[in-house]
Formats: sequence, structure tokens, C-alpha cells
Amino acid sequence: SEIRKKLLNAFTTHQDDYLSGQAIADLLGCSRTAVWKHIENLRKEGFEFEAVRRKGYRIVATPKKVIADEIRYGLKTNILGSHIHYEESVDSTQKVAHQLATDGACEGTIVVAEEQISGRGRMDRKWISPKYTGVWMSVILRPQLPPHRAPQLTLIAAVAVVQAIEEVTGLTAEIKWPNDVLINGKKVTGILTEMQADADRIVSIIMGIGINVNQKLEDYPEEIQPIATSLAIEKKEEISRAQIIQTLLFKLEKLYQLYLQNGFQPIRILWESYAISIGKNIKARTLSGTIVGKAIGITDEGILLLEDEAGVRHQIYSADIDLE
Ligand code: BTX
Repeated sequence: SEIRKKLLNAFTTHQDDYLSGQAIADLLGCSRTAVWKHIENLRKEGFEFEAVRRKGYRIVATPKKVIADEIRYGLKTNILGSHIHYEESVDSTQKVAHQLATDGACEGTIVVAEEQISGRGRMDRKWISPKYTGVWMSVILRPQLPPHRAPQLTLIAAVAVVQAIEEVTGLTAEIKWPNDVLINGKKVTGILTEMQADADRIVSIIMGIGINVNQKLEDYPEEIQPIATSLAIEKKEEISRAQIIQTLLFKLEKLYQLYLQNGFQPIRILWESYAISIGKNIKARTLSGTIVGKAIGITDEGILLLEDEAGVRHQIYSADIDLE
């Protein structure tokens, strides 16, 4: 409700102070009894308050589950996350977001689920998304751009993920073109960017981001164990998923605005600074065959440039990359 939103906002802006019952009552324009009732409701959702006589209330813990309010509480963005669609369990957040976008959801709407039954990777692959352990999220964007620029948005997302991981955990992550984020060579994040478009313009981008946060190695099927990792495995402690989401949305919004104002060039520089494959010999497995060569960089369209032994340059639009 509107009151609940105001109440959480008030606590957000006074994170280190106590808020007195009277101050809250004035702010919300209701009685102190009503204030007490609203606080009781938040308690039922898993918020924990400290109440000190003559001082008032302070939030000391937010709910364990990544419920929408926990993401909202402390979110510092203007657009991304302005609407949060939260589900306990879905097939795929991409599917939900596509439907919402078709129904006219505004830019910045996000879909977050605790679990995905059939999480999607690229080319019909599966994304393993066990319950309560990861960030399974789709972000709806509506950039006024031609469709051929959509791949750049995947690269923006990868930069935002690396920056968010670094800020929240202190871990160093790297990008493998086009859409993998790795820590110590193992996949911690996958990004799947899909779009709805007319012939000459993007109608909506559905940016799917899957971050492994609190999984243990044994939570993965055996075949994935050698290639996957999670933030908790690398950091050796549990990480707050809500904090990852908040920081990620903040970084993503900053980069997205930079991109809309100044084009892809500044993103490209950031992206290349985080990329592992650039300057290395790689094997690119494309649908039409495998090309081996040195990764030179990415173009301003976000396409990978590869130079083979004969010195011929290839533009790679879509491939799986192995480091040689
Ligand atoms: P991808 O095709 O690059 O990677 C998929 C491959 O990664 C799988 O074939 C498997 O080998 C491996 N894999 C599967 N699950 C995991 C995992 N949890 N951790 C590490 N490796 C894994 C990457 O596709 C794009 C993934 C996007 C996922 C997000 S989650 C929110 C949104 N909803 C949805 O259905 N997909 C996106």
C-alpha cells in the first residue's frame, strides 16, 4: 500500500537514526496506533525492528527472502526497479517479462523470482536456477534505438554485473565475450538479452541476468560443477541477494544512461578492460564452423573481432568461445 511505501521510505532515509512513533504518525498523517499496526505488518513479513523508549524505531534486519520490499528498501535508482514484479516460482523470468512488456510495462520494470523451473540460456540451453540461492531477474528496457544495436546491451549488462560483484563482495570478475561473467575461470553469471522489435526500432529489450549467489558446489548437477561457481563459493560466506540486485540496478542504470547519452564508445572501453579474451588466442565455435585466432577487440557495434593466422579479420556475431 501507499502507506507502507512511505513508511519504508522514511526508514530508508533515516537508516542510522531512530524514528519516533510521533514523527512517523506526522509523516504518514495517521494515528500512533495506526503506525504501530503498520510496523506489526512489516514484522510479519520478516522485517525486524529495534524499539527504544523515547527514541523510537529502527530497522535492524530485512526479510531473508528477496521480497520486493527488501529490494526497494535502499534502492538508489530512478528508473530501474521502479516496478518490481516478484514471484516465488516461475518457468522463466524472461517469459514473464515478455508478457509484461507486451502488456505495456514501463521501462525499468523488473521481474525477480526465487526459483526458475525452466530457466533459459542461449540457443535453447538451460540455466539452472535453484530456489533462494541466486538472482534470477529480467529487466525491461525501452531504448529508442534500431534493432541492430541490441547486442550492445548484453555487453552493458556484463560490465554492470562485474562492477556490482566487485562493489558488494570485493571479488574480481572477468567477462568472456559475449555474455559470461567468470570468477577464477568459472561461470558466475549468464546474461540473455532478447528483444521485441519492429523493422526499424526496438520496442523492448528483455535483459535476463542470472547470478549464482549462495549455491554450494553440490547444488549443481554434476556436469556443471567443473564450470560453475557462486559468489558464496568464491567469497566463502553468504552474500545478500537483495544487495546484489540493488547495486546491480544502480550500476546498470548509470551505464545505460551513459550509453544513451554518449553512445557505445565509453562502454566499449570499460568492457575491454574487464574482458579476458582480448589479446588472447581463442577458438570461436559459430553455427557455420570454428575459427581459431587472436581476439583483437570488439567493434563499436559490440561484435567480436578475430584475426586468424593468415591475418584475415573475422567479425563474430554469435559464438561460444574457448580460450586456447
Ligand atoms: P548460455 O547459453 O551462455 O549458458 C548456458 C550454459 O551454462 C548451460 O548449457 C550450462 O552448461 C551452463 N549453466 C547452466 N546453468 C548454470 C548456472 N547456474 N551457473 C553456471 N553455468 C550454468 C547464459 O546462457 C544465459 C543465462 C541467462 C539466465 C537468466 S536468469 C534470468 C533470466 N531468465 C531466464 O530464463 N534466463 C535469464
